[in-house]
Amino acid sequence: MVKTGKFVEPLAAGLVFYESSPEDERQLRDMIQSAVDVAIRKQLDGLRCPGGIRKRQASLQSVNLQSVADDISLQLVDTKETIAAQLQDTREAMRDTVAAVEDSMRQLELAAQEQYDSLLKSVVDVAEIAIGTQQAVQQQLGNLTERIAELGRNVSRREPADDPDMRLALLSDSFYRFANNSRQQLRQGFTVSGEYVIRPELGRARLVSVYCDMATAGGGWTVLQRRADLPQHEDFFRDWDDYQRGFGNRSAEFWLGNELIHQLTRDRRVTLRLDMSDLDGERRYAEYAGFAVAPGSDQYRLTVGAYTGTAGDGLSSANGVGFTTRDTDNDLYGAGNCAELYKGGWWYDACHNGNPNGLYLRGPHGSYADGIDWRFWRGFHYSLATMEIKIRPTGFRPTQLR
Ligand SMILES: [Ca+2]
Repeated sequence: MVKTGKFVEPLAAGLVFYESSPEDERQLRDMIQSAVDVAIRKQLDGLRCPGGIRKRQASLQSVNLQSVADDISLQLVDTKETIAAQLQDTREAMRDTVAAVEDSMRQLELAAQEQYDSLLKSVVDVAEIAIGTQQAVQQQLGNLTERIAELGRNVSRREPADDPDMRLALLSDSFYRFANNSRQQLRQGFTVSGEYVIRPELGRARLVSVYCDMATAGGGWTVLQRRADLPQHEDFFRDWDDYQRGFGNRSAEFWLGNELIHQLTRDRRVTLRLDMSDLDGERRYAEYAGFAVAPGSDQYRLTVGAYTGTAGDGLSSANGVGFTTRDTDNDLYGAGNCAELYKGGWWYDACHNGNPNGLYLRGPHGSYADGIDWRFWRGFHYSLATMEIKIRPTGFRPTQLR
């Protein structure tokens, strides 16, 4: 008994598909829509906070699964045109061979195999990219490979060898569920502060781990720096190379790194926010309507927009100056090195109205301006208990999370 199936068009823009059941059609349409949704959101968010993929401490595997699933969704969109073209070819072949049912069936089988091979290749390609960027993904690749093998076994077990419709239906069902699960996981992760995997550069595959603040003023912040009242403190009195690369622990005290901060502020307009508190627990903030850091070849020079907030403007005086560390003096102070004098690395002018990367002196101190001091709040003899510096896209709305 030879089964020919019939053509259904269009399911999505330009896509033609052999009908196997209304349920399969619906699932394929949903699968493509979810992949397109993900891709569109990526375009909008550029994979910044909160568009990144949440990194769960309890299970590194789930991070990798989300990362790979996410890439597969993108890959599905990328290959949609190819799939549509292949299906179109198959349809034309069918029309040309209406009289020769046997020939048509052979071509259908070939087309189905192409679908299978193409989708399989997508999974393998994406998995390989993920391995290149994050070694831990290798474990997940094992799972994926097993999943593919299982898929193959299901196909061979449940499908008569000469029924390509069944093979396609099984594949579409599997990928639909895969894409849908990853979307739900992404949604669930969006409202929780923590470490996330993001893509710092638009159009580049490289992934990095950052801390996302999803609580402050609607969330969506990528944290660039943190000082905290902890038993042990990170050393912030460091050289150019350390500030360039970044240092510390993302979940404790750290500097994200000037190169990465440059990349994060190069492609789009962002808002800068500094949240700080004193030892009494009083909190203040300073927000700047624009923020950008030039490349290292231009001293990671600071551009900062208009101030609003409750802490006072401790940064505008540094607008336009290069970054200074104890071994690289780009400040505006002719008689010395501000980083050396005030024990940090920062955009010093001559020298500062705020010193977020100064010494952790924890409250009142006799020395002058070398603590985590913020001049227009607690002055130059009081080192703050906490400091957090963060950015998010200008015009960010919390409703984008859902
Ligand atoms: Ca100087």
